[in-house]
Amino acid sequence: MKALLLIDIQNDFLPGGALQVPEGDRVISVANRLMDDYDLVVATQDWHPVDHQSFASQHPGHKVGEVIVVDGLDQVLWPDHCVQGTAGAELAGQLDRGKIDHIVTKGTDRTIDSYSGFFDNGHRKATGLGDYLAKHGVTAVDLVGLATDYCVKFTALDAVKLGLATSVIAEGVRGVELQPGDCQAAFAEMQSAGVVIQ
Ligand code: VGL
Ligand code: ZN
Repeated sequence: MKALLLIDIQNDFLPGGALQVPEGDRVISVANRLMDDYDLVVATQDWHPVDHQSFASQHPGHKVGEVIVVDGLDQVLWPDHCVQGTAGAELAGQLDRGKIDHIVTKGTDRTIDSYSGFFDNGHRKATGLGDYLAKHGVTAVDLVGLATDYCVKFTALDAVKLGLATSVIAEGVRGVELQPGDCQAAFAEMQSAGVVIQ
């Protein structure tokens, strides 16, 4: 069984959103076109409490883009984004949401971020995505969504570690690129870990 994973295709990551990814909206038509080709379509949804510790607003004196230590882990500070229950946290309106079989939320614990759809950044807790895929006999996953250099990368790396045959569909992903070259580096890192860039 093969699943299409839609990573964080949410309003806040689209142009005009709180944490906009350049050309982030371009992944939507790719996702919509691909959905029919898979046994299962699973979406991840970044779903933060209002006081999530990845938000620069929670750390007076620190700015967006800075890296600080939170609960023993390096944390990039982001603008407030994907706050539970807000419009920005909703999956993109133009996404064929009726074709999504299952949604996994992540980043729900205020003290730890979760770039991967499988585990938090400390690999302390699982989200349930791995169990869900195993229960449905999924052995291969293809990824599209946002952002190449954060949630797509860490989800793909965890998928490989879990033994899934993992591809990232290059035309269906876009990155934040806090630093120029971050996306290229992310593709290289995924590839050397065994992810097929397709
Ligand atoms: C993401 C930064 C913070 C992502 C989520 O979806 O790539 N990036 N939260
Ligand atoms: Zn987030």
